[in-house]
Amino acid sequence: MVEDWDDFLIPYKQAVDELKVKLRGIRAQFLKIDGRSPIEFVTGRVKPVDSIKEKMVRRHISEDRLEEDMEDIAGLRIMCQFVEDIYQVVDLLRKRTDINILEERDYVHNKKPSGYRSYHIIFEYPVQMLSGEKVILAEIQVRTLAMNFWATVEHSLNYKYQGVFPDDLKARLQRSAEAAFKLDEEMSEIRDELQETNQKSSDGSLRKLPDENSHIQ
Ligand code: 0O2
Ligand code: 0O2
Repeated sequence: MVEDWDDFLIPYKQAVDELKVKLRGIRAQFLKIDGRSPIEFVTGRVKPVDSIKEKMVRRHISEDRLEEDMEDIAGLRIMCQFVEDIYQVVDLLRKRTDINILEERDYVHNKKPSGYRSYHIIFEYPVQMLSGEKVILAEIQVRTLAMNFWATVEHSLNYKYQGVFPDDLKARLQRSAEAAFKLDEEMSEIRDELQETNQKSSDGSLRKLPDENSHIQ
């Protein structure tokens, strides 16, 4: 039984704070070395007690199984510019020795029925407490800015209307998720073509970018 929620959540809060610093540190290093980072920004939160209780009911989790069965009490989100960045970030996370990955869920290529896309990583993370080391479960969601935009708006609509959408609105939300994914694909293509153009340009085979306004006198 959880006697005091504030006490129970202390290691989770510490984990979120530490991981935000570490993940933002990756971004800073990339920017210094490459001038560009696969991580655009990082957010993190400890699940509010009301949401924990709601999820316990929804997922039939008892209070004494909370530590083992609720994976996202400590939650981090990494936002990326491009879909390819998601996989680069996931590779980086796999190599880290401070987290022990238990499960990966690729909802980027296997979208959820709602249309939701993200890459979820569930892992163990050791927190140094006064009483010694405590290993907690935590979750990182890695997604593009477009996926984040959709999930944020859909989440707040769901919250407001308690998920009871008429079928036609559900379908429109699914279509809007697809539109967001198309936007991601388009952005990746534009970036690839720009890189190709720059490559040709530096090879000397193309000296000047085509100017679409060149016909204007
Ligand atoms: P910057 O670059 O100066 O903005 P904290 O731990 O206090 O830094 P906190 O309270 O955890 O932040 O807030 P949260 O909501 O978890 O994360 C906030 C960080 O994410 C801030 O960056 C925000 O600027 C950034 N952020 C949130 N939403 C967006 C967004 O839509 N676009 C961009 N680019 N950034 C966003 P920092 O670290 O404070 O630094
Ligand atoms: P929060 O903190 O309010 O976001 P379940 O929790 O039962 O839905 P499961 O199997 O525990 O599912 O985990 P899953 O589906 O891998 O990840 C759950 C989390 O992913 C959710 O957390 C959301 O953050 C996010 N998510 C999953 N599906 C959707 C969706 O359709 N729309 C949006 N906006 N987010 C989604 P919580 O518990 O809802 O908490």
